[in-house]
Amino acid sequence: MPRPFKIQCLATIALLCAACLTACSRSSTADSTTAAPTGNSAAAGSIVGRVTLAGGASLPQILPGSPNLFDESLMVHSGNLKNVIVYLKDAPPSTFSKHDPVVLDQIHTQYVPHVIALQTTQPLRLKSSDNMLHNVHLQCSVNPDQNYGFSKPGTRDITLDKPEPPFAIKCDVHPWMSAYAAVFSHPWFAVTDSDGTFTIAAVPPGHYTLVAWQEVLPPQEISVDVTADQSTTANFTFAAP
Ligand SMILES: [Cu+2]
Repeated sequence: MPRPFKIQCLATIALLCAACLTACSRSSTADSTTAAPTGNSAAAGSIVGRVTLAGGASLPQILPGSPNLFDESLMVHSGNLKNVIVYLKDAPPSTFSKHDPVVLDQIHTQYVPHVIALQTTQPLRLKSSDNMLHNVHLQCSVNPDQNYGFSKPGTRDITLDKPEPPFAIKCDVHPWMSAYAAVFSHPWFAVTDSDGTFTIAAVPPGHYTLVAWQEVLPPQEISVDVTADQSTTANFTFAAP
């Protein structure tokens, strides 16, 4: 076989492999993420924004009794607030549902992430990465109050059938361990990243009240108008405690 032809063949095979890998990767991503919106979602819009803290905050303190772990109740990075749950109040009937598991891990005697939000249709995947005794005590007031022990690394999927405002999750073995979770009947919620940003996708057009919940600060509400196929910006600013 002449050398140029051989190189061409190899290049063609490489391209075919790359195309196959890309297709497989897309398929896997689609399987593991939120179900595709249906119904009138083609005309839906989105809400994007950032949550900030005015006035600055003191540096996080070491949690008493912990192995030098920082208090995560007010996580500020360059004025941006992490771990704020932003959601639609009085949401319309759901046009789609989320089904991907939401993971709450236990790593080095800390819940990771510190704040989670899920829809009633999503499994809550309790996990421990620690080779020690923990328990995950969900201090629910709407769903049943429940407690799951872990003596070694592992996972356990549970469901929370009823929507519930943010509630605390604690470990009775390690008193400094805490997390918060909220459960929604609808898919229009998000938790802010470390840069304070959030995105709520596939929202039916309409006028809404948007709520921002933070662990130690009073909640805030603002009005938003969502337009078909448009991204609406909604920013929140909390006052420093
Ligand atoms: Cu623990």
